[in-house]
This record gives sequence, C-alpha cells and structure tokens, in this order.
Amino acid sequence: EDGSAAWLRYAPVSGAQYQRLPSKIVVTGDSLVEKTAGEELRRGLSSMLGRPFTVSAGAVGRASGGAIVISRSASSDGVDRYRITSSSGGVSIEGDTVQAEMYGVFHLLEEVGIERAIPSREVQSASSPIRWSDEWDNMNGTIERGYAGPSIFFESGHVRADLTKAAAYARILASVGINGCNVNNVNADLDLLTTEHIREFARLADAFRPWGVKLALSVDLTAPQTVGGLATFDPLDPLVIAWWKAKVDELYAAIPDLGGFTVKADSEGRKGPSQYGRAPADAANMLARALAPHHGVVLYRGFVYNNHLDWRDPKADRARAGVDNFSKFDGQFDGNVIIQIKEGPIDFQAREPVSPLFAALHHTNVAIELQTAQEYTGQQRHMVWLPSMWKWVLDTDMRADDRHTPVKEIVTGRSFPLADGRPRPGGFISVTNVGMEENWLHHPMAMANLYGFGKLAWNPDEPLAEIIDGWTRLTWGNDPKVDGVIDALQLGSWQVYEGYTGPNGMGTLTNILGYHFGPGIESAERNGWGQWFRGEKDGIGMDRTAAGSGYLQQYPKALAEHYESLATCPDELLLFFHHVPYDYRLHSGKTLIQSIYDTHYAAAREAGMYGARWDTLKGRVDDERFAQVSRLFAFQAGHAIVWRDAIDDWFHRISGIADAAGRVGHHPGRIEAEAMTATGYVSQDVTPWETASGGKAMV
Ligand code: BDP
Repeated sequence: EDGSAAWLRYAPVSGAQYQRLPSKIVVTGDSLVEKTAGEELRRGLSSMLGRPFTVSAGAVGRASGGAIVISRSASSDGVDRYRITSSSGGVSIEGDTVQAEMYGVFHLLEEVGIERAIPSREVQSASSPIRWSDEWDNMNGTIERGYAGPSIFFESGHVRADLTKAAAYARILASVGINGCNVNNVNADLDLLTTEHIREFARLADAFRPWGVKLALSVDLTAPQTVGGLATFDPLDPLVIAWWKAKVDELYAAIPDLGGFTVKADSEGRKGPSQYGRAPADAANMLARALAPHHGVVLYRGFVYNNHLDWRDPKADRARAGVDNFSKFDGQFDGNVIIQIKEGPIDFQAREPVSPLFAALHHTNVAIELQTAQEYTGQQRHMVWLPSMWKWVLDTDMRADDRHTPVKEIVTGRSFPLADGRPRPGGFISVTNVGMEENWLHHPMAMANLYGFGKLAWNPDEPLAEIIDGWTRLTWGNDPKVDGVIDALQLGSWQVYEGYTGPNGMGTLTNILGYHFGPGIESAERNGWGQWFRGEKDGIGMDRTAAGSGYLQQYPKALAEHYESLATCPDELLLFFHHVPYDYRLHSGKTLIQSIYDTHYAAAREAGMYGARWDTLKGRVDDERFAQVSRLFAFQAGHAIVWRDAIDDWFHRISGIADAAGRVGHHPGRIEAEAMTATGYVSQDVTPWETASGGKAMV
C-alpha cells in the first residue's frame, strides 16, 4: 500500500449485517455529481463487501424497494443536508443539494468501512457553506511550504497535461465534505490571469467538477497592471473596476462554477489598496461586485501586518495587526466578501491564543484559516495531529458582547447572524499543500489532519476521539489493537510536539527567517517580523497587557481580564501575554524554568517511545507503510532530542538557573560529532550557537 488511496481504500470488511444490503443502486438525478456519487457507491460497496453492485438510473417512486436509492429532496434552502433512511426494503440517501447526495454516499461508505450499522434514520447538514482547501502552489510547479513533492496542478508555468492526480484529490476532498479548492499560492503568480492560463484553469475545474469541488484562485491586486497593462491598480479607478469586471466575465465564460477569489494584499511584500490610500473594503468590494452576478465570493485575508516593526518599541506588536487593520471596517464589506482569519494572531505556531479579530467583526462574514501543511509543526516529518489544536481553538468562548460566542459559532455565522436571522456565510479553510508524492503529504499519519479538518468543517462538534478512530479504521483497518495504538498516538501528538518545541505560549522557537523546521531561538528576536518572545536575562515573554503592547484589550472584556490576570491566565498561554522571571511559579506549582526543562524531557521521551509502540503493530499493517512510519518515528525521536537540548541549553545559559534534575547541559546518551574522529572534517562554531548541539558543526 502506498497511501495514495488515503482513507478511501475500501478494504474488505466482515459483518453479516451488510448481507441484506440490496445490490442494486438507483440514481434518480442525472447531474454529473449524482452520477459520480452512484458510481462511487458501486465501487466502494463492491470492493468492501466482495460482491457486485450495479447502478442504474430511475425515478424516485418506482425504485424504493430492494434498492439503494440516491435522490434529491423536493425542498432546499441551499444547505448541504442529507438524510439516510433504511428499512428491510432498502436504503434511501436523499440530499437537499446534489453535493449533499454525494456526502450521504460517502457517509454510508464510511459507516460500512468502519463496520458500523447502516443508520435507520440519520440527518446531517454542513455547518457552513465555505469548506475549502487552499493550496499554495506556484505555476512553475513548486509549492510554498509544501513538504510532499511538486505541484499536482502545475508544471513549468502551465497547468499539467495529466490531471489524474488532481481529479483523485478532488475525490478525497469531497469524501469529507470539502467543496472548494483554491489551487494557487496566496502569493499569486503575477501573470496568473492571462487568457492562456484561464483556458488551462478550465481543465482543472473540469477535473474537480464530478466531485462537486469548486475551483478558486488566489489573485494579486496588481493584475490590472501586470496582465492588463493599465497604469494603476487603484480599486476605485473606473478603468481598474472595468478591467476586473471583464476579467471575471472571461473567467466565468470558461469556468461557470468558479468559486471565487482569495486575496492576500498589503502583506509580506504583496501590494494592496493601501498604496492608494484605500481600505481593504474598497479592494474586496470591487472584486466582490465583479463576482456577484456569477455567485462568486471573495475570501479577503485578514493576514495583514507590517513586517518592518521596530523591535525596540515595547508597544510594537504584530499580534495587534488583525484588529487594528480590520475592525474599523466592520460592516463595510459586501455580502459576498468573507474575511479569512488565521486561527491565531501570529502565524500557525504550535500554540497561540485565538485571534481577537473573530470577536471584533459583528457585521462582517468571517472564515477561519487552519493549516494542515505542518509548516511550524514538523513539516510532515513529525507526527502532529492538529485537530486537537483546532478543536481547542473552535471551542474557545470569546465572550463577545458578554455572551457565549465560541469561535465555531462565529465562523459558522451563528453568533452574529444576518439581519433576517439567517447565519452569515462563513466557514473553514485548510491550507493543505499536498504534492506529487504517492501518499499526498509525505507522512503516512499526516492525512489524518486533512480528514480531521473536513470533519470539523462539516461539524465542529464532532468528538475528536470519533474523528481519529474513523480515520484510523479507514486508513489502517479495523483491527482493534492497531486502532487503539494509532488513535492514542495521534490524540497525544500535538501536546508532545508543543512540549519539545515551544511550550507556555512561547511560539514554535524555530528559525522564522528560514525554513521553520528545527530549533532557531534567537532568530525570532530583534528583527522586524514580530514573532518575538522577548527572552532576556531577567525573564521571558511578550508583555501584551495594558502596560505592554495593549493587545489584550483587543479581546472582549471577560476574556481580556481572564488572560490579563496572572491568577487566571492559563499556563499554556502565559508567555504569549506576560513577561515573567524564570523563577516565576506556574499554576502547576513548578517554576517556569524547571517546567520548561521538564516539559522538554518528558515530551522528547514520549516522542522517543513512538517507535516501540509502533513496533507492536508489525505484521498487523502492511509492510510498506509500516516501514515508512518506522523510519519517520526514528527521525522524530532524534529530532525531538535535538529540539529538547537546543532549547533547554539556551534557557540554561540565559537564565543561569540549573536544572533541579541535573540533566540540562549534559546531554546524557548523546555523542557529539566533534567528539569523534572524522577524517577530512573540522569542527566549526555555529551561529546562532543553540541551533547545533554544543554550538559546533562538523564541516
Ligand atoms: C506564512 C508562510 C508564508 C505565507 C504566509 C501567508 O510562512 O510562506 O506566505 O504565511 O499565509 O505562514 O500568507
């Protein structure tokens, strides 16, 4: 097994309970998506149950007995909702939309795959309309923050000739309810919107369409200049407005069901409306008005900040940027604009508090951006199951207007509904960055993140234990021993990673100016990028209280007070909000410094045991994936030690406080390369010293 089937392996299942399932599948609709759904059900059931199933077209009434009938319900409010009912006579899968018919099919297949009973009656509906995957692919075939090979969409400046893998990906997305895929980097190619490329994108949309996955594109606001040859890209200029309108019409002529645009502007060197003294709302609405007649949407990213901050200024704080830049425009965005907000105020660290921007926009549509690509969390060389983190984020009650407003209800549009009481359109985005490697994300455990994303986007209340168990059974089989081991490893993995990288809300403590992979502590400080944690001789942490940057005051009062008071601020976020001395006593009773040492040792030890636990499954899972995971767990065990020692050594040196357990500084069980005889190599000091053990490398 090479992992290419992800969780859609359709491996044979046992169970007499499925004997009575009729072998006849009837599809009553004739749309492409419905036909695809029928064929998927045939394929899946035949493969899992080991007997032939057939698909035919038919009318609803006629086919009720002795068949599995896939049909569309009469009434629809546009919500992706399905109903599965079964009786001795047959099974009915009824969707309120054609996509929902397909989601019902995938649900039934999943129930069989995990050996659960066919529901006698079950109704499910999507939490919100936006459930997208964003891919940061460049047209030259590279992927920004992609860790599993080159692009499945692009090659040498064009859409690939062979889109087999793109179509297979759309199927995987659809199977967990994802209904949109933005295929190109938010740092968009400047020539993206040429007529030649648009023709090519139409082929991509064709590959996605059978699965009900809409194609979306990231656009650069300078396109009227770079592609259109205009002198300006000012969003209020009539020529610019007309250019976008014509371009959007051209796109929809080629791709009638295009989802819309994602926009990164005024951020990390991308140009934006600020160049002309215009607001984000001016740019977003200009695009939205071009898209509206075609029912397209604009996902305008809230990731706007100044990366030339003055680190000497105690008031300078990148975390403030979201609210500072967007809250004043609340209510000014058109109905088909959605502000896409990263889950935390900085950038996908191992742990951050929830972005206060979620609570600051009461009259604006919002979506949450999560990152399945493990940019700061081990880049698919470490196993880190991120839904644990996402659920913690989604469940955080922001106490906006001093009432219950958890993030999940804000992003599904329920906390601040439209004037008529309907939920605002909003939802969930995963930055996924799959690549050409057979198993999509490199680590055989990593697709659990995409699966979990889809499940939480569909229903943010689904319990984590249920999500991971579904993934494990479908991906690795129904052997209870296998499932018990994998579920437990995945469920604990985020806290383990956080523990040997940056606990207590410090941030990932990686080289933020480079690859975001190994330890690189001081590289985060004293530069304009604002990912500081202010590790000094006297103590550590960013003071974001009223006396510091004032960031905390951006939260609704109750939450601000909760974090502002040291008595209530949780240990896991302490250093994000407060600057405290190293001998500060945590709620856990330990001093901060001892807790840092202990957490790194405990977590690295935990990661070091993954391999032994995995070994107990030898022979119970296929050899190919078994070997891949073994290799990666061995790497993770070693890299966790590198992290542990780099960080503990650094804290030891800066604080001057010894480890009560006497470990830090000694590296028990480790042999430094410079202590060996290596012909042809010399040892050399490394800067910054903490990135190499003993501060030395062999070159
Ligand atoms: C950061 C990435 C960078 C992205 C940026 C973004 O390091 O490559 O371009 O986010 O989201 O996490 O725009």
